[in-house]
Amino acid sequence: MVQLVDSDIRTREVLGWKGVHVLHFMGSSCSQKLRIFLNLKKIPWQSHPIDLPSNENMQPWFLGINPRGLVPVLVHDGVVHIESNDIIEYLEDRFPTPRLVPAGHENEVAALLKHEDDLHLDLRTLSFRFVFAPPGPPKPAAALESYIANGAGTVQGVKDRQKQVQIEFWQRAAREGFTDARARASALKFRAEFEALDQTLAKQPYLMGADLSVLDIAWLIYEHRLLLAGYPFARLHPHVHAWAERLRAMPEFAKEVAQLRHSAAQPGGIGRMQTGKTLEMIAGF
Ligand SMILES: N[C@@H](CCC(=O)N[C@@H](CS)C(=O)NCC(=O)O)C(=O)O
Repeated sequence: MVQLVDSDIRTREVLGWKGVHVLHFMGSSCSQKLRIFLNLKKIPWQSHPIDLPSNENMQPWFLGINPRGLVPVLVHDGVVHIESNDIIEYLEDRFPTPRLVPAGHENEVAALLKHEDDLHLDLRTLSFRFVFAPPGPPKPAAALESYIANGAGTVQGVKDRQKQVQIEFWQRAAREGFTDARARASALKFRAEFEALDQTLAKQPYLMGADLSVLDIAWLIYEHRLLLAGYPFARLHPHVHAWAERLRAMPEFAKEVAQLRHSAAQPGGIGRMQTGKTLEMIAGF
C-alpha cells in the first residue's frame, strides 16, 4: 500500500477532504482502470480532473499531493494514496462487495498487478508513438523544470527513485522521440503477454477463472490502448479480442473507454504516426 506520510504532502488542503476523492485524467489508462473499478463497486466519489496534456500534473499544487506527479491519486478521508494498483487493493479491502479480488488470492493478484504495472512505460511509449503522436517533445522543458523543482520528492518519507525514472523517460523522449527500435521492443513484450493471456482465455471466460476480477480491468485497459495504437488483436489473439469486446460492452467499462475510442477514430488516428509507419509494420506483426 502506498499511503503518503505527512512530510510527503505540501498541498495541505487535501488533509481536510472527507469521503472518497479521486484526482485523475479522462484519457489516462491508470485512471480508466480505477474508474472502472469504482463503477463496478458503485463507490460514490468526488472527481478532481488533472489535465495531463497541459502538464497540470507537473505544477506545484498537484506535486504537493503526489510528489511523483502521476495520476490517479486517491484521497480518502484526508489520507493520500498513490499508485493505481495499491489504490485498488486498498479500496477492495474497504469496499469488499462485489469482490473483484478473489478471496484467498490477494498475494497472487498483487504480484500479477505488479507485473502489469512494470509494463506501464512500454504502454506509454506505444501510446505516444502511435496514439497521441505529439509533433514535438511530449513534455516541454518548462514543464519538466517545474516537475524537477516542485513537490517533496519523497514517498513515505524516503527520496523517491520513481521520480528520477519519470524524468529520464521524458528527457530521453525529448532527445530521441519514440524510436522504431523502442516501439518494436515494447510491442514484442506485449505480444508475449497477450499470447499467454490468449491461452488462458481459450479455457475460461475471465483471467482468474469464472468471475470478473481486477486483472480483467487492468488488462482490458492495456488491450484498449494498444488497439487504438493499431495492435492487431483480432488476428493475433482471437480469445483476447472476444473477451475485450465483451468487457467493452459492459456499461461500467463502456463509459470509460468510449471517448478515447471516438477521438482515435479520427482520420489518421488509429495506428499511425507522423512517419506513416504503423505498429504492425514496425513490430513486424
Ligand atoms: N504506476 C503508476 C503509473 C501512473 C502513471 O504513469 N500515470 C500516467 C497516466 S496513465 C501519468 O500520470 N502520466 C503523467 C504524464 O503523462 O505527464 C500507477 O499505476 O498509478
